[in-house]
Amino acid sequence: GNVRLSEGGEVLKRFCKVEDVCLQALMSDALCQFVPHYFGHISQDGERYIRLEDLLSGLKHPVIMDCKMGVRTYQEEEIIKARTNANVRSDMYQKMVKVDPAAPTAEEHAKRGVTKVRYLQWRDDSSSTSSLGFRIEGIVMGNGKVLRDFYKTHTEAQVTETLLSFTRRQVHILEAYESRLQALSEALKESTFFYKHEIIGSSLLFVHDCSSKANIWMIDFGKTIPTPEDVQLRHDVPWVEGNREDGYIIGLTSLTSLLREAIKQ
Ligand code: 4IP
Ligand code: MN
Repeated sequence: GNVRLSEGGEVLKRFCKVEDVCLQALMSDALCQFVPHYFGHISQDGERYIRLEDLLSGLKHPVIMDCKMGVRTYQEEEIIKARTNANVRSDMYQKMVKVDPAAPTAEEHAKRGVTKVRYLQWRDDSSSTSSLGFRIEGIVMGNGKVLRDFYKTHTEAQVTETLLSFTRRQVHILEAYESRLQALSEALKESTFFYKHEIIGSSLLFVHDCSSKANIWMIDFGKTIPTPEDVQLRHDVPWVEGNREDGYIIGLTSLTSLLREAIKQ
């Protein structure tokens, strides 16, 4: 979507102030080994871009999976917006009906629209986001085939099955991913960034190729915002409106245990 290749092992991503600030902070954080290297900005044809390390550089026929982390994918502000201004989105209504014609309420059908937060909540509840703390967003297979139909991948068994097909049941790849997640979990404990940010809509990007290289990266910080002063997040407790918790650790824990499950099968 908003990422494009440039030369020299770099990609350009459409500039976003929120993301830019996060990437800068992450370069000197315990998480820096888990984030693509950030090279600052550039302007091209009147557009601003963030310059990032190309995570696919040097890989042969890379196989990629994007897991969106957390128990919700919308900011608390989105709920407040919907309360004060019931602006409805017809594009989101259409995306919803396409997956499940029975999902909208009678009122939403009449308006042919849903609020953004309603759509995002429905996405979270019908996928594994609300229950497991992450969801699979998309997979690119080694032949370039893109799989995006994970809207209803909801149960642990469905996720495990997807992990197995994504890795073609190669145990050494599954094990490499599991140990990388383990290392991430340790780094999160050392990170000052982590406890001071609400991480919404950020993904873990899984990448392997036909050699035994397998890696996981934290990407997409466009909705990752600093907590108010004095507020530290735990990331491992349920979200209730107002506590700002994102459930990042809940997702990481279930993802790790499903990888272990896949290794056993
Ligand atoms: C998308 O829904 C994702 O939730 C986007 O989040 C979100 O962008 C889009 O909102 C929403 O339509 P689907 O993935 O179901 O298509 P992300 O960018 O994290 O993937 P925002 O703007 O919230 O980042 P709109 O308002 O951009 O359409
Ligand atoms: Mn997306």
